[in-house]
Amino acid sequence: MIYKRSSALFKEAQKVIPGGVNSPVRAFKAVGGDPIFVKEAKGAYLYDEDGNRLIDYINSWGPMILGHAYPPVVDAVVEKAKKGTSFGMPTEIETKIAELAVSMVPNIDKIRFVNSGTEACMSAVRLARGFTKKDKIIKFAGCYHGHSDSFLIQAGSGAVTFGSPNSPGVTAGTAKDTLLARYNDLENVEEIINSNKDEIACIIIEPVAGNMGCIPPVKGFLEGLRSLCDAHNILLIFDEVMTGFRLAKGGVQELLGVDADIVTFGKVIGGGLPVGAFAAREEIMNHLAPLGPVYQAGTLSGNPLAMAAGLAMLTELNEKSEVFDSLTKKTEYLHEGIGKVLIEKNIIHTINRLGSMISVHFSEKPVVDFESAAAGNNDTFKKFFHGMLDQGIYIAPSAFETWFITDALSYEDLDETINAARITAESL
Ligand code: HOZ
Repeated sequence: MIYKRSSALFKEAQKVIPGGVNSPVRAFKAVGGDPIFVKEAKGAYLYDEDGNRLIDYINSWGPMILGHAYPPVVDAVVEKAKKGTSFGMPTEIETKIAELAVSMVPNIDKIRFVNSGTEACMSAVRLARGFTKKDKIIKFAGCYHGHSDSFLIQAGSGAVTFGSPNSPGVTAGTAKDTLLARYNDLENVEEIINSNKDEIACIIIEPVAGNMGCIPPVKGFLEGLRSLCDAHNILLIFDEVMTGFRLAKGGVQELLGVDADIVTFGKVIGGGLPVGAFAAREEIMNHLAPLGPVYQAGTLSGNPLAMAAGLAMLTELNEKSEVFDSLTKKTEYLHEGIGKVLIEKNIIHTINRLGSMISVHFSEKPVVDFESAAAGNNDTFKKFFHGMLDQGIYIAPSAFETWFITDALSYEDLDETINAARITAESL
């Protein structure tokens, strides 16, 4: 495929935007080559500035679970836009989407909307600190909770893709309050809690990790975290920015039956517009201003266009809950198909999957935490990425990102993808 115009646009962009992109992973630095500039998208396909059609396995990093330009979402946004795009005052639609979200997700009474997953996680931790009156937090190596200071300690996603999981600019003072644990290692978490007695406000975790590839929790891990939190008066925060409204209506809390104290959302909840949210039971949420002392605010929070997109998306998912099964089946089909062709060609690999999140690791050993994710062969990943791209298949341009499956994919699209993997595997 030819990407001439994309490359020219990238050159122009680099003159006025750092690295030519507004979010680092998009720059393709981890895989080499120039990023693709998108012109438009519909259903399962991206159409780029050179006129190529690509089957999309990123789907805006999650939100487009029902496909690009999904008509009910587009219509809702267009209708809302005609009536004004921002007021900085309450609107009825905010209550409507809040009621719907609270009815879909177990164990939450109230929800507050913000503009991104970063904001949601940052605010959730502040709320946990304000509620427990403790300062320290535990996060897991390779988990990514957005780019606010407390989280850029051994962060996954773009941070680790660029080899800077601990970002300059985060002060030692901030870093000292973030304690780092190993994903899927309960003993390690217990040790950290015991050496920081009565100082830990919360444990924040991606209950199915998606920022070091897809890494599901091992059996008993989340349940163990729940017990430790209960025993030590620590709040458990599930960062469901990726998993919320994707793995099940009620996210991981519903799918795996483990309750969190605070849950954060992003991606699907905004239907492709910039929305984040955090939610909890009433006694915790009432600590937020204006009811309580923990401050959090935003001019564009609850923006009417964003709320219209989110409400249309959640309404669809609520009414068509068979979509979650359909997504799982399609992802299983892809898993089996790609797995089979890599085995046929003797390519060492591991495929991780849960529901509609999946990642291919060129690694011999099971990928269960950051260390094992980082042990994968990045050269093989790069070749795989470009081999797929050459055949019109767009997967995440980093081995540390999960793929997000959309229900707009047909089985013909999946077969085309598996066939592209077969051809690619020949030259790995
Ligand atoms: N941090 C996002 C993936 N985990 C990437 C966001 C983007 O580049 O759009």
